[in-house]
Amino acid sequence: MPVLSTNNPAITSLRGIHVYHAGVSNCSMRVRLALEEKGLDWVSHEINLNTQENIEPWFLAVNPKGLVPAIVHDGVPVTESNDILAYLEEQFPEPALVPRDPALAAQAKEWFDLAVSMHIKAIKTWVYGTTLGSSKKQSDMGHYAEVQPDKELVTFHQKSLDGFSSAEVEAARKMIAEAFDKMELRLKDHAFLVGDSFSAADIAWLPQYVVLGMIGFDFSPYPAIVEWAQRLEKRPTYKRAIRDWMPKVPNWLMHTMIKAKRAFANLKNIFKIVRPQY
Ligand SMILES: N[C@@H](CCC(=O)N[C@@H](CS)C(=O)NCC(=O)O)C(=O)O
Repeated sequence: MPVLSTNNPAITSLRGIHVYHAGVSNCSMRVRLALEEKGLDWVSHEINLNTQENIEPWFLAVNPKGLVPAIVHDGVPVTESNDILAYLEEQFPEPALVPRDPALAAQAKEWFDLAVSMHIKAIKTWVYGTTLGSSKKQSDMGHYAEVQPDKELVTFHQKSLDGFSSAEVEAARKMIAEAFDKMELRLKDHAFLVGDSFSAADIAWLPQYVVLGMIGFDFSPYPAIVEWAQRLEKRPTYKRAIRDWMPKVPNWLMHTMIKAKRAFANLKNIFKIVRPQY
C-alpha cells in the first residue's frame, strides 16, 4: 500500500485527515465519498491541476507522482484512490464499505480494480479526446516530464496536446461500453454492484458516471445504470462529496459548449486543408 514514509515536518505535523483533491477528478470523488459515507471530518486542500500545483515541490513531497487524490492522516501520507479506501477501511472500519464476506469483498475489489485500470486508456482518453481538452500547456511538458516518474502519464498528456486519433477515442469508448454492459447486466436486477448494500464498488463507479455524463456520454443504452446513479445521487453524502465540488454549469450547457468547441476545431481544420500552399 503506498503509505509514504517521510520525515518532512510540514507533513508529519499534520493532525486529522487532510485531503488533497480536485473538484472534477473522479479519483478524488471516490475518496471524498468514502470519507463522507464514514462520517469522518476532513480538511480540504483543493489542488489546481490547470496551474500545475500538483507538481509543485511541496505537493510532490505528499505524492511523488503528483496526482490527486492523496491524504495525510495524522502525519502519514497515503496515495492512490484504491489504497486510500483500503487505508480508511482499516483505520475506520465502521460503517464498512468493503463487504465483510470475503467473496463479496473480492467482487468489490474486482469492480474497483477495473475502474482504476481503465483510468488512463479509457476514461481519460475518452474525456480528453472528445472534449479536445488538456490540463497542460506545451510549455509545461518539459518540466512535467522531468518530475513525473510515470511515463504513461507523460505520454498521455503529450497526446492530449497533440490530439488523440479517432481510433484511440473509439477504442476508449469501446472499453467503457464493455464495462457499462457488465454493470447494466448486474444492475438490471440488483440495487448495488455488490451484495445488497452500498459498497466500495459503487464508490468506484459512481464518479465515472458523473464525469462521463457531464461531458455527454450516451447513457441511453443503460437504463439500469441511470436508475442506480439517480438513487445514489439522493444519498446526502453525494452532495457533500460530489455535487458541491462540481462546476455550477448544467450538463446540457456543458454538452452544448463541448459540441461548439468541436465544431470550431473542425472548421479550423477545414480552413487549414483548403488554405493555398504557396
Ligand atoms: N491511479 C490514481 C490516478 C490518479 C489520477 O490520475 N489523478 C488525476 C486526476 S483524476 C491527476 O491528478 N492528474 C494530474 C496529472 O496527470 O498531472 C488513483 O486512482 O488515485
